[in-house]
Amino acid sequence: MLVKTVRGRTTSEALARVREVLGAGAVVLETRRVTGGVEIVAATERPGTGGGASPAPAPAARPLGEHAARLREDLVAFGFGPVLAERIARAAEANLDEERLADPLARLAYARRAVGLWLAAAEPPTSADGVRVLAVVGAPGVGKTTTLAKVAAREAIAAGRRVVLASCDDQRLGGAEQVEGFARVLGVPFRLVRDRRDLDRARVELSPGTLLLLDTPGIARNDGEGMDRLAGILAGVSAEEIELLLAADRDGASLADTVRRFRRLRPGRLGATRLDEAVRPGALVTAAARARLPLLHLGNGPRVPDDLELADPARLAAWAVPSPRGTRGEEAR
Ligand SMILES: Nc1nc2c(ncn2[C@@H]2O[C@H](COP(=O)(O)OP(=O)(O)OP(=O)(O)O)[C@@H](O)[C@H]2O)c(=O)[nH]1
Ligand SMILES: [Mg+2]
Repeated sequence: MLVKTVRGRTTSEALARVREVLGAGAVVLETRRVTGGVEIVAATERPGTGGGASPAPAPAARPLGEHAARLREDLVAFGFGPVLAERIARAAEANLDEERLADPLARLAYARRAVGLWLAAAEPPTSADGVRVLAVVGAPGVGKTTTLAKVAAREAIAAGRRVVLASCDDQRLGGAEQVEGFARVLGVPFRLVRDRRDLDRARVELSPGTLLLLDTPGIARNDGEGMDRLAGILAGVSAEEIELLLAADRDGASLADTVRRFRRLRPGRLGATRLDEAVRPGALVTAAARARLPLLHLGNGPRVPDDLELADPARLAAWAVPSPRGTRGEEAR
């Protein structure tokens, strides 16, 4: 067995290096915070089997034992993609002793920790000296406007920050008016952004420290023209300022399709809505792990501003890998 210690600025960066160095079949033995990032101790039985950026299929391997196979089935039932479920089950088999692998609570606790390691949280956009933009993009009806209203309320009222609500949803009747209405209720300024120049102008005109929250129209699957227009408006916006929202109640194939389509806009952040409606939460976690984007906002209900939280990988993992009813989901020792 080959054991290596690898560092990265974030957990996902360190995990990516683990896969580069040890290949797709590597298992994580330990993760610790160190100055400047995260350190991961990982091992593999077969050095140099080749890596894969996303949870790619492991090379053909012996069948899983009974208990690990049960864990894989449980994860698939929670909505996890079969490839990720298989990887987690294999890691559990490699790392847990027989007694803990046979204990459903202990193996689920292991899976929860492994899932948490696949996810990374993004810094909220609050520390910039200049004007910071947060543009929220996504499919129609995913909850973009609601999420921005929640963020605006939290930042303006709770954090006392200068916030401007903006919209480039001006092609659809009532699109921008909805945001304008939220701005009025919250007592924050509103701006209409018709093109890239409007956005550049806003950066110059607004005072430093302002958070410009930009609502965008939902882009349907066949709306290439809408995607082109939005790509043009966001051309001068950095990836960290673009958050792609996914609806947690969609199936894995739809989420993967959304991530693929919206790559065009270069989102550097992922957010999710409708966690309260998700029946198979593993689908969202699988999409997030494959997208390899840090998570920012999570919406767990329609109420503005209450139903919003900043993503926390461990909490998200606990939500996606629930404990059986009547247990407390204690961690495996
Ligand atoms: N249950 C639940 N409903 C939500 C959540 N977020 C938003 N909604 C509801 O989803 C519906 C659509 O929300 P919008 O914010 O208008 O969605 P949008 O993405 O801006 O829609 P378009 O601009 O038409 O693309 C509304 O009824 C919201 O109240 C959530 O986290 N959970
Ligand atoms: Mg909207």
